[in-house]
Amino acid sequence: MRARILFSILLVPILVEIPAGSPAQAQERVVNVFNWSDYIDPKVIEDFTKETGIKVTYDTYDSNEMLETRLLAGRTGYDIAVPSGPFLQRQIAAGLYRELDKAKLANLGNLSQEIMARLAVYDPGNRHAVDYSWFTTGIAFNADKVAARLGDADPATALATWDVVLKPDFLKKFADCGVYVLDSPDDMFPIALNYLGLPPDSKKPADLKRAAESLGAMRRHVTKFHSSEYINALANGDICLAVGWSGDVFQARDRAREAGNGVEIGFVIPKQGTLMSLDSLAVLKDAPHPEEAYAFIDFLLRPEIAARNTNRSNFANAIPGSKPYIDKSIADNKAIYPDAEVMRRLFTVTSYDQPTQKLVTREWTRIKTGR
Ligand code: N2P
Repeated sequence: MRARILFSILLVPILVEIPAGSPAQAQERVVNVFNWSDYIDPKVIEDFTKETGIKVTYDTYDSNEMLETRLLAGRTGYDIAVPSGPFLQRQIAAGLYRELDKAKLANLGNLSQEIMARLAVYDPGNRHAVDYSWFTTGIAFNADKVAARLGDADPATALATWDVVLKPDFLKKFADCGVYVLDSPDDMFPIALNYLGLPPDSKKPADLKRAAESLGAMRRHVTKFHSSEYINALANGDICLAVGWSGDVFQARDRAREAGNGVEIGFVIPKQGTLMSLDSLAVLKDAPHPEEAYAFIDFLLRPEIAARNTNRSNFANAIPGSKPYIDKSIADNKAIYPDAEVMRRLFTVTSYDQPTQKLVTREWTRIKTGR
């Protein structure tokens, strides 16, 4: 009797077939990442998997609204998301992110205290997120095409003003050769408010309506409102002007150079100043693979890895130790790593509450469609 019991105990694990989806099959380690498009060196993802055995599922978006809609729908299966500051702030309030277990992030000390202090405006005590990058919103241009429309003026000087976009007569000069504008009210409202001499972080309906009026005037001359297609449109020489994010514009410049198509692309931070944004890595509360998420984030916080992502994306990172590994042309580029004088002209904003967000969303639709 005894022997038979022992026999069956021993046999059970051998004879039982393992059904699909059982814990035994789930041994494969995975992390599901939801990040902005054109934001990482794809080789970094490969190397992470090589080193850790953890597979990465990597999905992308190009607006905070898209990210938020997905997250609020629930059960995304994502482990990591990368919201911009104001969205991080209200998504924390909505309970979407877990408090980071800092003991699992050995490389936390690599982060710039100054950048993390800026991020703390959205996440007091830096409890939920670590910075991934920081950047500005500015004006990108095709040097030859704008020069042909500006007469003798030097493009980088003539275009260093938000008049380009917000004075319809100015913008009109470029309408025939293509103008793209970020489909991002979160960028465009603060920029318009600041341009009008109002606080860029104003939540007052009257201020926001004035900003909307000013923004509405550009529609006739804008070819497309989109937040990622401008990279290729600039690189291919299809458009003249774009309101875009610094790193993306320099990616367009790199793509044009690689293609050897003679397209020269410039980027300016207008004299009135502009929005500075911070995007951060946060782990979702319902993350199915939190351990793997920490491993991935910690990998990104290594100086050499952060540098590789910056070298590819042209977005500044928050790891000062990455500087020696960053291409000199990027590290010295004041539009990517602004100096103190430019820094003084940059502003940041906080999140809108629900009713204000509704107003901004409605006005933005009107700006884009005229309805
Ligand atoms: C990357 C864009 C990231 C900046 N293509 C916008 N958060």
